[in-house]
Amino acid sequence: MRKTGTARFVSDLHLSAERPDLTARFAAFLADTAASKVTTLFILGDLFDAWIGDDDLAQPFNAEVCSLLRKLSDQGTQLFFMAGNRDFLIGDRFAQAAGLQRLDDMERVCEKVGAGETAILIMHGDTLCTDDTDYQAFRQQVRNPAWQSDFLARPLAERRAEAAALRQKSRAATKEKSQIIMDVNAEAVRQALIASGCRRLIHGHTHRPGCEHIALADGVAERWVLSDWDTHRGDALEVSTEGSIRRIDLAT
Ligand code: LP5
Ligand code: MN
Repeated sequence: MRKTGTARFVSDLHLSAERPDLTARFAAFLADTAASKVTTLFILGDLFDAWIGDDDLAQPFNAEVCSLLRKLSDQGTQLFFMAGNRDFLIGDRFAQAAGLQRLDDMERVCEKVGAGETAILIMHGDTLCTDDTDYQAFRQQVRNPAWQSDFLARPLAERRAEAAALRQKSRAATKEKSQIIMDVNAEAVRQALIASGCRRLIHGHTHRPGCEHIALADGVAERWVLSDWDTHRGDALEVSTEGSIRRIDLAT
C-alpha cells in the first residue's frame, strides 16, 4: 500500500460503553486528525475492548463509534483497520458503515521520500509474542474461519456472555504469565523486519510504548511500539510526508 501525506497510527484503545472518558478522547483525537488534514489514519487493532460480531452494530455505543469514524472518513481522511486480539471479528459490514478499509494482519506501507522510497511494516503485535504459546494456540483456534462462523451463528446475548467470560480468563491467565513471555520475541521481530525488507516497524498490543533500535546485517531498524489507552496513558504516532516520526501524547 502506498501512503502519501501525513499518516497517524493508533492501537489498543479498548473502547467500551463502560469508558466514556476514552470515547471522548477518541472523538477529540478524530476531530484533531481532521483539523490537521491528516491523509491517512491506521488503526492497528483493539479499537474495541471486545467485538462480538458486526450484527451488534445497532447497539448504541457501537453505533456511536461507527459514526465518529464515518465522519472522519467523510471529511476526507482515509481509514485503515487491522484486527487485534479483541476485535478480530470486525468484518465488512462494520468496515463499510464506518468508512474504513480492512487490512491483513501484516502490511507494508510504502512512502515516497525524496527520490527514494521507504517502507513501514505495520502489525497489531500479537503474532510477535511467540513465547506466549498458550495465547498462540488460542489465537489459532479463534482465527479459524469455521470456528468464527459457528460463533457468529450464536445469539448475541450468548456471544456477549462468552466474550465477558473469556476476558475474565484472559485477565487471570495474564496475571500468571511472566512479563518476558508476554513481550515480543526478539527473533520474531528480526525475521519480520528481514522478510518484509522494512527498516521501520510500528505495532501495539504489548502496552509498552517505546522505540527500540535493532541492528540488522545491513543497517539499523526501528521498532516503534504504541501505547494502550487508559487513564493517564495513550498516544498516536504520526509519520510526516518526509518520513519523520513523532509521538503524540494523548494521555488525560
Ligand atoms: O488482551 P489482553 O492484553 O488482556 O490479553 C491478550 C491475550 N488474551 C486474549 C483474550 C482476549 O482478552 C479476549 C477477547 C474477547 C473479545 C473477542 C470476542 C469474540 C471471541 C469470543 C471467544 C469465545 O487475546 C492473552 C495474552 C496477552 O494478550 C499478552 O499477549 O497473554 O492471552 C490469553 O490470556 C490466552 C490464554 O493464555 C489462553 C486462553 C484461555 C481461555 C481458553 C478458553 C477457550 C475458549 C474457546 C475458544 C475457542
Ligand atoms: Mn492486543
